[in-house]
Amino acid sequence: MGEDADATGSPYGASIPVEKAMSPFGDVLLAYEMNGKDIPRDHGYPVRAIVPGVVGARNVKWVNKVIVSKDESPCHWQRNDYKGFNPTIDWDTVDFTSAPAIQDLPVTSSITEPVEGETVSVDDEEITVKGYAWSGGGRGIARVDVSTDGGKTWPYVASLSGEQQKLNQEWAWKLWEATVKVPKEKDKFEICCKAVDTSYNTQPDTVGPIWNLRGVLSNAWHRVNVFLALSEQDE
Ligand SMILES: Nc1nc2c(c(=O)[nH]1)N[C@H]1C(S)=C(S)[C@@H](COP(=O)(O)O)O[C@H]1N2
Ligand SMILES: [Mo]
Repeated sequence: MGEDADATGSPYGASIPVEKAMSPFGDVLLAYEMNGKDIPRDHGYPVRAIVPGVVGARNVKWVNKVIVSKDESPCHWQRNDYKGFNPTIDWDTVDFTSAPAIQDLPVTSSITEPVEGETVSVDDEEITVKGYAWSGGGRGIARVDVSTDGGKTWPYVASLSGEQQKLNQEWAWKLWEATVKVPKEKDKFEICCKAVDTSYNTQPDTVGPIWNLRGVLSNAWHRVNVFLALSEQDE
């Protein structure tokens, strides 16, 4: 439990399974320092829970109490938010007791370079595409695939970098990079990425089939539109 109040005026609280809390492989912390200094106020001074691999909402800040219980925290954000539902469920039909609280997050990835709407020159044969990928529950990133035709074909497998992490305790982002040929058939093209985690979970192509009223667990392929600019001589 935290020192602050939730959306209903009750103290902020969250639950994680006791197996995660106690596991020597779970790396759960009650942290009082960040990078060797007191945790900044906004990040939970003086004590916060760090629950790696698990949704941010369970990483309680300003902790004042830890309760071992058979029941989940009654906190709004544990019981009545941060849950996924069928895409047709709306605020009139939602039953929050029908779905489990989100803990481990699904695999996701993002393109950080180029950015949406960027222009590359037709004179460039190749460009470098960069991004990050991550999966919940300590699962690692096995692969990141990159497409330059909106996901019809996936001719590029990105190279992964970042710190070597322990098997099934991969809490940090993996950075990735791929050199791709600039497609010149049209005046623009769409770059997509999708990650595969070490359990071979991957991402859906679009958000439609996984849409939910809270917009959580939204891990569809990231798409970036890039424009081709004519070369100097052609202008
Ligand atoms: N006490 C308390 N802890 C909290 C929250 C909160 O509102 N109160 N928000 C949670 C959510 S939803 C997230 S995403 C993370 C954000 O942590 P950060 O501010 O360090 O990035 O804190 C979590 N812990
Ligand atoms: Mo959050």
